[in-house]
Amino acid sequence: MNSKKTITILHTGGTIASKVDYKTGGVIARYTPEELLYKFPEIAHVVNVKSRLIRNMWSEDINFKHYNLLAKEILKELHKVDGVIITHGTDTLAYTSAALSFILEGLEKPVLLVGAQRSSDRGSSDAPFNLICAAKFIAETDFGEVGICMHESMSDDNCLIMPACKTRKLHSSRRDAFKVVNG
Ligand code: DAS
Repeated sequence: MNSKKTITILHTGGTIASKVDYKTGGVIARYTPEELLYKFPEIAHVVNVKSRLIRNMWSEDINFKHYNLLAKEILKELHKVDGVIITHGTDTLAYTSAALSFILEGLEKPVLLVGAQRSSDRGSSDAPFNLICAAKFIAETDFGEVGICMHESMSDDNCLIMPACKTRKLHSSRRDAFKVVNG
């Protein structure tokens, strides 16, 4: 057994799991967890990864029953691994992080929500950097809360770990759309 930490990535869909649909010019929710890991093999250099599909949906369709489902699935994983990453559509990602932080009070391990502003099949996608930053943060810290991991700026320099209840999506397409408000 190697000395790397082990994480589970739970997939819920959104742009991070999408491909461009060249018929319509929009994106369609497509990637399976295995395909995503195959696309971004760097993550496996940082942590051991298990991954599971919970849903493949746009985040605008996520409702209260999905928060409960996600919380249950996170708790199932947390006693087996060192942290959990949730991939999620960006539009309601901050609502899910807030809801999870109330449901999962008293966490001792990290739960990080990660999205992407550009689908994972594009060269310019922010998905790989957001995911790798989240994995690295889990690997190198003893953070024990719900947080959001997204780009700090337009370039692939840094990601921020943002608080679950004080973060908002403030732009529809910029990589640095997520900002901490009053925090
Ligand atoms: N419609 C968006 C959603 O699922 C896609 C995205 O931003 O990830 O929130």
